[in-house]
Amino acid sequence: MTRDVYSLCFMCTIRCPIKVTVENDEVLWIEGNPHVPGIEGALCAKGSAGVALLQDHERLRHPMIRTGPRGSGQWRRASWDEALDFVADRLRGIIERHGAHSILWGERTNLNTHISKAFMKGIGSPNHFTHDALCKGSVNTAFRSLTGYDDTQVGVDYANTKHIVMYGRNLFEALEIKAINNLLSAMGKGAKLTYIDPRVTVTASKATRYWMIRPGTDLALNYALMHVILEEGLFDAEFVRRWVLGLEELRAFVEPFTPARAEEETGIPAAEITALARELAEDKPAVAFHYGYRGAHHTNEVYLRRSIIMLNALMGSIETPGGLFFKKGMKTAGYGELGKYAAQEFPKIAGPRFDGSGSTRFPIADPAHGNPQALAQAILSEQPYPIKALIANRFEPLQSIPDASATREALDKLDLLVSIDINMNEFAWCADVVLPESMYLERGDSIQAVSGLKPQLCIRQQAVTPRHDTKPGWLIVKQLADRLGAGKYLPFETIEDIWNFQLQGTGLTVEELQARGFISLTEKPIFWDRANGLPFKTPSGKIEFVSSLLENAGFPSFPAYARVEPLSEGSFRLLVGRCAVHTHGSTQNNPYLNELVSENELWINSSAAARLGITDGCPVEVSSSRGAATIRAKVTEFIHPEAVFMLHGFGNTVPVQTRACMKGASDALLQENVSDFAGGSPALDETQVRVKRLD
Ligand SMILES: Nc1nc2c(c(=O)[nH]1)N[C@H]1C(S)=C(S)[C@@H](COP(=O)(O)OP(=O)(O)OC[C@H]3O[C@@H](n4cnc5c(=O)[nH]c(N)nc54)[C@H](O)[C@@H]3O)O[C@H]1N2
Ligand SMILES: Nc1nc2c(c(=O)[nH]1)N[C@H]1C(S)=C(S)[C@@H](COP(=O)(O)OP(=O)(O)OC[C@H]3O[C@@H](n4cnc5c(=O)[nH]c(N)nc54)[C@H](O)[C@@H]3O)O[C@H]1N2
Ligand code: SF4
Ligand SMILES: [Mo]
Repeated sequence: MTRDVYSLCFMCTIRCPIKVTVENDEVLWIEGNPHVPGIEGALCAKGSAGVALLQDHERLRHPMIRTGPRGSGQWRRASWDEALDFVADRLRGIIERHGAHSILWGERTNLNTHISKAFMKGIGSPNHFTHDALCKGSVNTAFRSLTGYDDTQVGVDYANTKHIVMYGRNLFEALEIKAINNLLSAMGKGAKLTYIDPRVTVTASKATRYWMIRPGTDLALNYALMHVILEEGLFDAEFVRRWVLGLEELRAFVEPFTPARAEEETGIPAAEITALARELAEDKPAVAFHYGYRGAHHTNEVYLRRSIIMLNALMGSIETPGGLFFKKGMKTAGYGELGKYAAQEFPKIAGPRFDGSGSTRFPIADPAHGNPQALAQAILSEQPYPIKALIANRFEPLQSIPDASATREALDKLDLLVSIDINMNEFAWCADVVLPESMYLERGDSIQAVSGLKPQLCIRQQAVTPRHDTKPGWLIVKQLADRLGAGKYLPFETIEDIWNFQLQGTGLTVEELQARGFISLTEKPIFWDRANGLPFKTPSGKIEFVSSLLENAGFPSFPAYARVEPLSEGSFRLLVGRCAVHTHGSTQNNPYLNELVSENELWINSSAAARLGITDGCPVEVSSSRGAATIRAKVTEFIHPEAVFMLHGFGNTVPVQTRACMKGASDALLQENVSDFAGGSPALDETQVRVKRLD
């Protein structure tokens, strides 16, 4: 007999609701949860490949303790008790000798992050960090500097937009199913999409207007758009009068940024820039400038992201259908909040974070997430103190932090490296202990509160029993906490205990959630009432074009415009990104997905390739100040002549990942570790590289 289990996909971080059909403890079929609006059964290729991950014998299958030198591949199989005792004994020794702050926990934010944060608070370390700064830290800071809310509290109303502008937000490949479905339905009703990218992506191919911008010059484009909007009075005067602080300062600042000047910087004709400003004004306020995740990741990124959000404010397209909205949570919908283990009382932790997040190095970055790009430097310099151990949970520092050689050198100095993962990733391969997590179809996780215009709750439920000797992450953390005397902060034995704790005081039950995998908490979308007041959380209560967050920390609100570092003779700017069938560095070894895209290529413009004697498909060496790699060239007209591009996440060197090993090149090996210190993100597209033909 078959049964349907409603759950959440985890082939990428978007966590689409799914329906899993199971028979005799085997997964027969996975599809999008048909009950969830916007999903309606849809799944992407990665989501479908979940079955291949479940059956994959190359994923981690049991705990392991290293027996040979780091990275030698010499391991012994261990029981869970032995592996957990080993880790706990080492951690205890480190705490006694060096203090708990010398232990770091790095993880990709996930549904159980409130549990791992509680673990770190329970053992007395301030050093829990997430991937967030590597992904969208500068977007986070830009939003906080303007509205007092962070980026996770803001969304785009794709379904009702009349015109959306995206700056390297390659939505149709770096995908989110619900957003794509909603945008396609809006486009079916006539909505326009303007897409700006030095590279012709799938999103570009679907756009109404596409501009091949010179890399790193989007800020000049936006200042020119603002110039036209202000000069021609195209903005929403009432919204701006009521809600914006600093219009006159902006007006004075953008006055010299004419479209003609932007044309020189960006290569986009001045007349087209003016035309876009006018077109958007006609459709306002149902227009959206997408603030992006990544894209132009340069050292001035926070100012680019601010300029995008400011354009929305000028158009009045904030908290209105078709524009940006602030996400509403359970409380707004009339329910209590989900319980979080990290929100308990813990003994006070003295001393700074290891990464200078929210203080010395990154004064206004969000310390709730930290700044992982500081890892190598903090370890090697022993400042502000020596670090001794790193536990990486669903996090791959050697692929996701620029300058992998420096990270590798630094990690080797630590006394203890622990990987909690489902795959033998680069970090796990050089770790001391590997603790394998059950994959998402084999486990339940903490309940997810999905805030938005229509807040929901979603649940990941176990569909089948674990195929191997693995455990859910929440149980691994709990059993480590028990061994270190911090178990009292995690008083649960089963996933049901966690769910019941989370739902206490909400008025909702686990059974309601389990029935269809989600609960919608409102019928209608909730917008704040623009007439009666928008509750911005800045000191002025307004959208701060002149920002107290920036200026109090010594950063100007409107710094003089400077070009990104000019290219040195014969160099290209290295741009990186994603494709539709892989998730960062974690799916390259999946049997199905590997078959679809097995290695990355270096996109290079035809004219540049001809100059260098490079032909399509030939091997090239690409080199930067940090390293060199071999990769095949993809010669194309579809990229700006000053740029080259490669997919992120390839160049795996772990022999037991046989399908992915030695395929393509790793961007992290080539990238320089430079940051936008105001915003908090590493500037992933700043690095210059040289390219030469190899054969
Ligand atoms: N399939 C898939 N989907 C995903 C993910 C995944 O791994 N796989 N990951 C998810 C995550 S965590 C994230 S952060 C998002 C990322 O979502 P996006 O930021 O939309 O995705 P990227 O692929 O990083 O695309 C970056 C684009 O920016 C362009 N770019 C580079 N420099 C410039 C510039 O100077 N100006 C402009 N305008 N563009 C520039 C690049 O050419 C590239 O096409 O995707 C999410 N969705
Ligand atoms: N060089 C470079 N660096 C980047 C980027 C880039 O484009 N280039 N992109 C940045 C962005 S946008 C992001 S979001 C980050 C992503 O950085 P990461 O979060 O480090 O990357 P992922 O590959 O998504 O996942 C990391 C690990 O999670 C494991 N994993 C997957 N599912 C599970 C699970 O259920 N449980 C456990 N325990 N582990 C699991 C995978 O096997 C993988 O080893 O990288 C950032 N850093
Ligand atoms: S976008 Fe695809 S891989 Fe990501 S959660 Fe949704 S179905 Fe899964
Ligand atoms: Mo990301």
